[in-house]
Amino acid sequence: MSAPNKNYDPVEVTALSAEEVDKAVADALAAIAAATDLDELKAARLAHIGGKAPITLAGAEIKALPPSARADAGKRVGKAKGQVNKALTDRQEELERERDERVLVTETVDVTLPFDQFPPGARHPVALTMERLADVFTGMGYEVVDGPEVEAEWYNFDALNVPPDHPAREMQDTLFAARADGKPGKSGTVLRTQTSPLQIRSLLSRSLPLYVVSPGRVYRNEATDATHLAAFHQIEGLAVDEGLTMADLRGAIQAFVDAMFGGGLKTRLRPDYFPFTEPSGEVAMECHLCRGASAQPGGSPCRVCKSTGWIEIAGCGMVNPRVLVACGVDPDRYSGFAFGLGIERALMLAHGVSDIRDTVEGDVRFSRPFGMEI
Ligand code: FA5
Repeated sequence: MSAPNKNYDPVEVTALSAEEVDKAVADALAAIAAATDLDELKAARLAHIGGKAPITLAGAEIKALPPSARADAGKRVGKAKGQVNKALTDRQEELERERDERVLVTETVDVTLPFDQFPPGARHPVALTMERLADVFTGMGYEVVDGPEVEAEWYNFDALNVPPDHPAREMQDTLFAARADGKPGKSGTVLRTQTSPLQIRSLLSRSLPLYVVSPGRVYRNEATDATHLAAFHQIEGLAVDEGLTMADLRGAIQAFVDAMFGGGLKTRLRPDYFPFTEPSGEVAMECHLCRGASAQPGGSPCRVCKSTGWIEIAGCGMVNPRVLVACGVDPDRYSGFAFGLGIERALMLAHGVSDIRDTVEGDVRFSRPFGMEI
């Protein structure tokens, strides 16, 4: 039996020789340096440090060596692997940096270029306010009704207890439609000056009891300023039932104001005159801009409330029995209340808008903060 080969010299007979290992390292470093992108580097990694790479195969032979030779060979292979791994890591970082720089140049987006996509349209704040107001009343059991903007004088005035020679027709600076035959004289048709004709239309077309609101556009021949427009919006409210009193009117207005504006702004009801309500009142709310400060002695002038401290937002009153009679309703059995509220004025109060003209000038910078509700 032959004795163990104590003289066995691994460096002479295996891939673990210093020359072989140095050559494997040199080949690996050359391939790593030659890699021009991350894919080529991946291929170099596989070829020079993967499972079938010379250095890996050499490492696998260590355990076949006699114990005395293992430490030396192990050190050689470990050092070689360390060199190759370090070169791989450095080149990886270098190539990633180059790639990121390239991406920054080739994929740059010029955000100042004109674009052909536009944001979706948004509802106008006046439309949103009108819907919100109507929602508050539908929450109280009212029904929403609609009517024409080009209206018969009879609905806009006569049936509302405003006879032809009544100064109230002048009060609202009416815009009259021209006659269809082109001849001079009145056509009997107006651009409605108020939403109150809906009182008549509702009373004539619906059964009692009646609780309706009617939002819509109205027109007046008047000069515009910070609180007045020639075309604006109102919401009309009408309740006709047995036993309704002024207390119900006040309650409805209070409930509406609380729901719409939350707490904090005072309201005021003062006697007023409307031919179709008796008694009549004017609802005003504390000025959102100066909150009454301009009305105090020494207060600086307020262009919104003209230093009165209040903005009028609605007219109201108990339905005049003459209106009930004109619509065939028995005033001994039924009574009612009505109110007409300016939408733009409500919008101004709710959102602190100081000039009503902003609502019609069409500048999206005004509309945008109200959101994109569709
Ligand atoms: C009327 O139009 C009555 N029809 C209201 C009414 C209805 C009274 C039912 C009684 C019963 P007045 O002209 O005051 O009333 O207008 C009502 C509201 O519309 C005002 O309170 C105000 O908020 C708004 N308003 C009036 N004129 C303008 C205007 N030029 N620009 C913007 N809002 C206005």
